[in-house]
This record gives sequence, C-alpha cells and structure tokens, in this order.
Amino acid sequence: MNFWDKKYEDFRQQVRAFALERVAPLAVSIDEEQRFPKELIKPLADEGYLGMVVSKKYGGSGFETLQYAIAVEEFSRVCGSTGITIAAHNSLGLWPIYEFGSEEQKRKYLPRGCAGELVAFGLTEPDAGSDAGGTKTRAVIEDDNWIINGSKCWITSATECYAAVVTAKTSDEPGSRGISSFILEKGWDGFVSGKKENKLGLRGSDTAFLHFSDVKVPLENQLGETGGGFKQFMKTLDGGRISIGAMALGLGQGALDCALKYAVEQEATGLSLSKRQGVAFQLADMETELQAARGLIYRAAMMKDEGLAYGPNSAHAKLFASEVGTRCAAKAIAILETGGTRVGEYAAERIWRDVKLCEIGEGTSEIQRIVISRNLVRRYQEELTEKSA
Ligand code: COS
Repeated sequence: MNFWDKKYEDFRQQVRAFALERVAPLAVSIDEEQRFPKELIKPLADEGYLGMVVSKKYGGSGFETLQYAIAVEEFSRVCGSTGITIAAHNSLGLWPIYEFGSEEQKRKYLPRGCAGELVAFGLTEPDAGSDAGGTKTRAVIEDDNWIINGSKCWITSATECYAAVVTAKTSDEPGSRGISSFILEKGWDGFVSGKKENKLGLRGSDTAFLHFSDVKVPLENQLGETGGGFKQFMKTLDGGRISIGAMALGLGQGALDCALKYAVEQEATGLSLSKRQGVAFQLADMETELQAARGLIYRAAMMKDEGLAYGPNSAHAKLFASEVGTRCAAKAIAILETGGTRVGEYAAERIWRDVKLCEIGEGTSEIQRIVISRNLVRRYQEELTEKSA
C-alpha cells in the first residue's frame, strides 16, 4: 500500500470535487451565522462520507482508514466545521459501535448512522477533561435498566445527533476500571442537549452539553463488558486522533492555498510578494511541514489498516499536524498582513480560529506527549527485560 498510488489520488480528486462544489460555498456563511448546515447531511451520506469507517454489511462505505484520512483532509481544506462534523460522527460515534457493539447493536444503530443520522460521543465532563478516568456521570442498575445521571460537555453534534455513545461510572473502583459505556437515544426521557456553544472557531459545527437525568437505558444498550468503557474510549481516541490530525492537515493546507494565491496574485498590483524571500521562505516552510505531517498521518492510517499497533503513531500524527496547522495559519496571516490587506476577508482568518481545536480536541498536545513518552519508556523497559532474561 502506497499513499501516492493512483487509487488514492483518484479518491482525493473525487472528494475534492464534492467538497468544492457542495461544501466550500457554505464555509463563510455557516461560520458567520454559527449555523449547522443541515442541508449538507443527506448529500454527504449519499456519497458515503457518513459511514466511512463501517463495512458495507452495516450500510457503510467500507473505506480504508487512509481514504478516511484523505477525505477528512479534503473537507477540512475548505471547511473545518464540516471536517469536524464528519470526523466526530465517523471516528467517535460510529466506530465504537462497529468495534465493540453486539451484532444486534450494529444492526440497529449503524445503518441509520451511515444514512446520515448523526451519532455523538460523550466522554468529556466539566470535572473530567484530560483526566478521562475522573468521570462523574453515574449508571446504576434498577429494575432491569441502567439509570444514568450526569453531564458531558464540548460534545460535537450534541443537539443534532439521534444517538450518543457515552461513558459512566458503574462501580466505585478507582480511576478507569469502574467505567462502562452505553448507547443512548435522543427522545428518551431525561436525555437532552444544552444550548449550542458560542465558539472561537468551527462555528458551523454543533457543540453543546449532553445532560442525563434519570435516563432509563435498557441493559442491551450497554456497549461491551462492564468496566470496559475506559479502554474502549482510549482505543476509540487512538483512531480518532488520525482524523483530527487529518483535519489539522487540511486546515493547514487551506492556509497555504490562501497565502500562495494571495502572494502570487499581488504580482499584478506591483507587490511582488512571492519573490520576497521573507514571504517565499514562509511558503516553503509551510509546504515542508505539511508534507511531513501528511507522512505521519498516512503512516498511522496505514498501520491501522494493516492491523498493527498504531496508538502512539496516531498521537505523533495529531501532535505534529495540529501544531503545523496552527503555524501555517499564523504564517498565512503574516503574509496577508505583509500585503497590508484586510485579513478578515480571507479564509486564513477562519482557519486560524478553526485549527486551534485540533491542539485540544481528542486529547490536548500535552496528552499526546504523555501517550508518546509513556510508550517510549515502556519499550525501553521491555528491551531491558528481554536483555536480562
Ligand atoms: N488502548 C487500550 N488501553 C489503554 C489505552 C489505549 N490507547 N490507553 C490506556 N489504556 C489502558 C491502560 O493499559 C490501563 O489498563 P490496566 O488498568 O489494565 O493497566 C488503563 O487503560 C488505564 O490507563 P492509564 O493508567 O494510562 O490511565 P490514566 O488515567 O493515566 O490516563 C491518559 C491516561 C491521560 C492517556 C487518558 O486519560 C487520556 O487519553 N486522556 C485524554 C482524554 C481525551 O483525549 N479527551 C478528549 C475527548 S474529546 S472527544
């Protein structure tokens, strides 16, 4: 498998054509109006982009992870809000059901999800952000149901989703061990979303709280085994981080597209920006860092497709790509400023606001450094043990 194979280039062109035709024209207005573009959901589902991580057996498009990464990159290149909606639904909403769900759960929830009914993922809480083991949402068994109480914050597609996969404490075992996960449906008594958040970026995506007040959840809606929720969600995030890396890559590429177009087109006005080394070197650094980020993201995606252990690789990809995306957005703005332009009229300004989330969501850069360094230490210790055996 080579990511430069024609198969992947053809796939990229197919996604790009759709993104340019259907998504790009909405990018500015949905950001300005903080509007979730409901009208995009059906066309996205019809093209298979809302079931990318699910096999055809359950109504998905059965794309490889590499294709999924390319698709998120291309959507984010024109619109970060659409990128996050697609990424969160696929990686965080559908994938845990596909990976850990019973046959019955897969048949019940995946076809609807792939057809465009969004599924959210509820892990983060006001008192449990990076410390995912600090979950306070509680589930107890009463009369053959789980009863769930608590709240989840910063949930993508919280108001638009029809179902959500959420974690809750099911025992007093410390930290991660007492956490289980559940599939909840909107419309069940006591399960509501909060007010849509007023955000710095990704303002066309739907972010809000999820609240659970004595929500009665049938036992068959528990996902996997009791106490297994933390590990399921960690594995889910391992995969999700590839798509957040891809999102940052697409946004960074969008920033380079904007800066390059501006630098070249200013030639006509006598401002030979692209010939000035101060600008040219910035363009060169953006292109080089984006190529490096692309390599890390595609490597992690291909490792996942090959069934290899890829968790630390998705952390490398997300850590590097999100910081590259942020640097590219800042450089693009600096280039626009060099030309004395109104920065707010260009995509780079929106990208600069949108890309910040990539350093935070699905694990902050500090969390990625924890994952990477713990893996380094573990490998070192394993080698020591092997040598001394
Ligand atoms: N895959 C499978 N199992 C994993 C795992 C992974 N990626 N990461 C950890 N685990 C397992 C560990 O092996 C450990 O198992 P045992 O108890 O059997 O030994 C268990 O889970 C607990 O792991 P650990 O001790 O590393 O947990 P910590 O509380 O130290 O937390 C971090 C680890 C900080 C890495 C975790 O809490 C984390 O990723 N936080 C960020 C959460 C996040 O990204 N939130 C954003 C959500 S936005 S959608």
